Amino acid sequence: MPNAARIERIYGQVVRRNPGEAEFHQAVKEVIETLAPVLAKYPEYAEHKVIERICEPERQLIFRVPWHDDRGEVQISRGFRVQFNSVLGPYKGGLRFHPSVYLGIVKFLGFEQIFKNALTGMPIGGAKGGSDFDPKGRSDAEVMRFCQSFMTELHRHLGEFTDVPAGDIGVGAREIGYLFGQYKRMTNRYESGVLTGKSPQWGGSLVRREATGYGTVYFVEEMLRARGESIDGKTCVVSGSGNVAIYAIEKLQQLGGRVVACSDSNGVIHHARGIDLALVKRLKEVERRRIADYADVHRDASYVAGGRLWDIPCDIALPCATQNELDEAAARRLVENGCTAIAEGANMPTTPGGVRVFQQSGIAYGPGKAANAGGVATSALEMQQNASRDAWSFGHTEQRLHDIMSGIHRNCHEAAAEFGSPGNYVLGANIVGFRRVADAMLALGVI
Ligand code: NDP
Ligand code: 2IT
Repeated sequence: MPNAARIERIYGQVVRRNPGEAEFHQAVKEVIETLAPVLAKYPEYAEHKVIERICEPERQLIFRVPWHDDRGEVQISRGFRVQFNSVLGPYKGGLRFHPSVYLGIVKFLGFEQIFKNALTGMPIGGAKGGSDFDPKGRSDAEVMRFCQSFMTELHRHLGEFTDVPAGDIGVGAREIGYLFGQYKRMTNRYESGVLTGKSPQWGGSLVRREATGYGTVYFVEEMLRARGESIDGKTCVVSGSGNVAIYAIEKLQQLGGRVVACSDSNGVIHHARGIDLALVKRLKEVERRRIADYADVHRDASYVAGGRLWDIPCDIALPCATQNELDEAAARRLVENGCTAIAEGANMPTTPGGVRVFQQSGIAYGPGKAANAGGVATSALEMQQNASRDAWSFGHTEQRLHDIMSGIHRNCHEAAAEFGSPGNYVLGANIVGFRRVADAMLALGVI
C-alpha cells in the first residue's frame, strides 16, 4: 500500500476508535501527515505497525474526584491520566486543571508530549493528565482539598520510575505542593522525583518556573540566527499571562525585545511603551487577579475585553495561552502586518489553517513540540537532580536549558533539510521526535 494511503487509513482508524475527540484527531493528523517520507525511507516502521501502536495510549485512567467546597457542599470533579508511551522512559507530562478538560484534550496533549519529550533527548516517556476542576475563584483551602482527593486516587499509578506529573494550565507550584504532600502521606516516602515543578525550597529545580517561556525565546533566537537576525529591537506580542507567557516576556525583554501586548481569556492589554512585567507578575503570580487590572495602574495602556491580540502589528508573536487560539484569519493578519517569527509556547495553539498560512508565507514558524520543550526538559533536569540528591545553581541549569534548546533547533533544522523541506520546523520536529520513539519501539519488541 502506498505510504500516503496507509497514513490516511491509520488516521481514519484513529477517528473511528476515538469518537468526539476533535483535539486528539487534530494532533494525530498534524504529526502523521508529515511521516510519509519517513515510511518510504524506513519501511520497517510500517512493517511493525509503529504508527498504529503509537496512536493507541498504553493506559488511560479516568476517576472520580470528590471534595468539599468551603460551604461544606460536596463537589464531584473528573480526573484523568493518559499514560501514552513509555519506551524512552517513565511517563512524563503535566496536569491541567481547567473546566474544558475532557479525554480528547488530555489525549491530544499526551500524544504531543511523546514527541516533544523525545526531542529533548532526555529519558522520558509521554503522558498528560488533569481535571475539569476550575481553580478560578477557589480558595487555597478548596484547591488543597481538591488536590488531596485527586492524588488519593492517582498516587497508585505514579512513581519516580513509573509516571512523573508536573504543571500545565491551572497547575503551578502551589498545586504541585499540595499534590506532593498527599503523595508523601499516602506512600510514606519522600520520593522527590515523583513530581516536577516543585518549589526549590523542597526539592524543585531552579529555572523550572522560567523554563518553558525562556526555552521558547531561545528557540526564536535560534530560528532568527539561522536567518541572520536577532531579537534585539524587535516588537513582540505574547498571548496569555500565565507561567509560560510571563517568562517568555521576561526573556524577550532581557534580549532587547519590546513586548507590547499580552492577554488572558477575557481580554487584551496593549501597552505601546512596553509591558511592565513586574506588575504582571504581581497581578498574576501573587494576587491571582485578572490582566484587566493592569490598565488601572498604567493609564497609557489599553485593555480591550474580548480583544484581538493577533491584530497588533509585531515582528515576533508567541502564542502562550491555549490550543487553537490562533486561527487562519489571525495568521493572515500577522503575516500581512509584517510578523517574521512565530514560536508556540502553548501546545497546538495554531489551527491547521493557521499553520498552512505560516508555512506558505515562509516566515519562521516553531511548532510547540519543539519550541516549548524547555519546560519538560528542565523537568527532566529536576529528576536528574533529585536522583542524585543534588541541587544545581541557576546559571548552570539555565545553561543546560539553553544547550538543549539549541540542540532541538539544530536537529529539527537538519532533519527538515534532509527530507527536502529546509526551514520547515513542523516536518523536522515530527520526524526527529517520531524516529527516536519508533526506533526504541522496534528495539523493545511488540509491546
Ligand atoms: P497558566 O495556567 O499559568 O496560564 C494560562 C494562560 O492562558 C492564562 O493567561 C489563561 O487565561 C490563558 N488561557 C487558558 N485557557 C484559555 C482559554 N481556553 N482561552 C483563552 N485563554 C486561555 O498555564 P501555562 O502558562 O502553564 O500554560 C500555557 C500553555 O503553555 C498551555 O497550552 C500549556 O499546555 C503550555 N505549556 C506549558 C508548560 C509549562 O511548563 N507550564 C510547558 C509546555 C507547554 P485565564 O487566566 O483567563 O484562564
Ligand atoms: O506541556 C508540557 O510540556 C508541560 N506542561 C510540562 C510537562 C512537564 O512534565 O514538565
